Amino acid sequence: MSRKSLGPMMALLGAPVLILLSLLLVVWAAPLPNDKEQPVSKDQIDEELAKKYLQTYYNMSLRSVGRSSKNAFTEKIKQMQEFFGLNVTGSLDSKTLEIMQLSRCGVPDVGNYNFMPSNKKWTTGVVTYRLENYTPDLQPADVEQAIASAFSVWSSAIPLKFTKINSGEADIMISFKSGDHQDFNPFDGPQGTLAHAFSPGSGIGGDAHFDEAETWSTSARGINLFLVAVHEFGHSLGLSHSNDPKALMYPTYKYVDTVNFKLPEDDTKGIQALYGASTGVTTAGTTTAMTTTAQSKTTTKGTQPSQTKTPATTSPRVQMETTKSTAACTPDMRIDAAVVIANKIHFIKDGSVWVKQPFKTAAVTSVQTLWPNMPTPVDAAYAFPARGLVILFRGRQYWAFQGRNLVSGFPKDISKLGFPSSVNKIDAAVNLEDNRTTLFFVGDAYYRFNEVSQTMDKYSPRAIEERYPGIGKTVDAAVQQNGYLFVSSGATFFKYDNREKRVLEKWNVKAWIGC
Ligand code: 0DY
Ligand code: CA
Ligand code: ZN
Ligand code: ZN
Repeated sequence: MSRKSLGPMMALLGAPVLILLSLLLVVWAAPLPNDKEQPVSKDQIDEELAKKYLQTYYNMSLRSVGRSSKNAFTEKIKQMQEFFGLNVTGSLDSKTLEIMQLSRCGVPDVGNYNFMPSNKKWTTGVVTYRLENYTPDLQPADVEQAIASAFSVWSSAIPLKFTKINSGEADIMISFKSGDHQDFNPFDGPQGTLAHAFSPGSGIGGDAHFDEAETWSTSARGINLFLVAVHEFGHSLGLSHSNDPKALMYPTYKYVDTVNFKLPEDDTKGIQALYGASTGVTTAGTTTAMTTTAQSKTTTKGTQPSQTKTPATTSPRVQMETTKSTAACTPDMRIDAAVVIANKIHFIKDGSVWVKQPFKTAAVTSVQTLWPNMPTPVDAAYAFPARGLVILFRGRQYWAFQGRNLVSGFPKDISKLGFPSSVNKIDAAVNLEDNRTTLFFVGDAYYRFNEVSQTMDKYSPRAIEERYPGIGKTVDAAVQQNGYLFVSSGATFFKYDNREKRVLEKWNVKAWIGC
């Protein structure tokens, strides 16, 4: 590992002792004339290491190294943290530095493709796609050409055919969107995230979104739509990011010649590991069927988990333990409780806790790992992020945990909160974002608790239907995030606009969790 920044200090070591001694004498006798000779701090060494790493692996330009580009540096750190599944803080915390050090000392740059964590692939042989809208940056015909060419890159490597449809729901729905576009992964304006895509599956599965804030092009200027589309469709087909800087599935965009474009070896290996190699009859460019038939899809999307497992040679993904809990994530699954901790939604069911992660399968841990000795199943949960407190309910009792520690005096009886003796179980709890009010759902009613006065609102209980029409008769779990209320009722979850008092979106609980 390079220690270049230690240079000036190290040079002294080889010098004759006499010089060293006289230098020490001078240093001791007189104060330092200036701070030039002061030892390099650990922070400086870390920063130096991070910059080298980001330049090598994350395409960080040398310009970003200057003081003025603190933002660019932070952005690159975030990208790297996102890739490795770390907390996306933008700062050089110990975990981040650990991975940077690991990688610099010997991650090989071959055979580094990864599969999407859901391990899904298309199984129908023909996959449909549809362009929902176009970017004003390009002629519609150029957009269609870029997309069709991107598909043909993949279809010439594997026995899969792509067909364009112009109405109805296609397997891969393609669109240009800006900012928050209702899939929990808002775009970020020019640069940064250019696009994203979902792994194979029904509904949003396979879909690809391109950030309209980018300047899309068919050349080396701006962002080349064809190149980004090839990358995104790699995700749509089941590939995740690769550690191979030459791969197209490498996390960062780099312009390469699109005229004589050839799918890099690592990507070819990756996609063929998933679908097998194409059978020779099809040649590049001929497999993309540009059929314009209005063939609307009626069947469910043809996906199945791929048999192949994520290769063991991949990047050191830092994830929560995934072995302890065996709770099943089924299409009709319902949950016991949900709570936001450190900005991440935690879904609780029986002894398991799923932690939602954007573009990754939810990490699984257990209730016991997070909250030792908490009995399960948990009925309801809510949190006070500022105080690091999580409150869990079961039957007529409730527990307060500060981190993993039970707060003294708990568990307590829910009569302390003002619940009548007729209530024997809380279905769901949510602390509204200002932290002053907590909603409790009990059967078809809800209670409002004032956290400041520690009293139950005198109008409680009221019918859920009256104040929250459309979210179902009863509620299993509730959280608030980004100003929206999210509640689950049975196998359905709702995104609810509290101010407008209406349901904005309705999804399957399984899709919400991402498990
Ligand atoms: N989408 O697939 C991505 O990888 C996102 C990031 C993800 C966490 C949602 C993304 O847009 N990353 C940028 C990107 O260009 C990163 C960047 O360099 N600004 N990814 C797509 C891409 C396109 C072409 C990568 C390569 C080539 N290698
Ligand atoms: Ca962007
Ligand atoms: Zn999106
Ligand atoms: Zn990507």
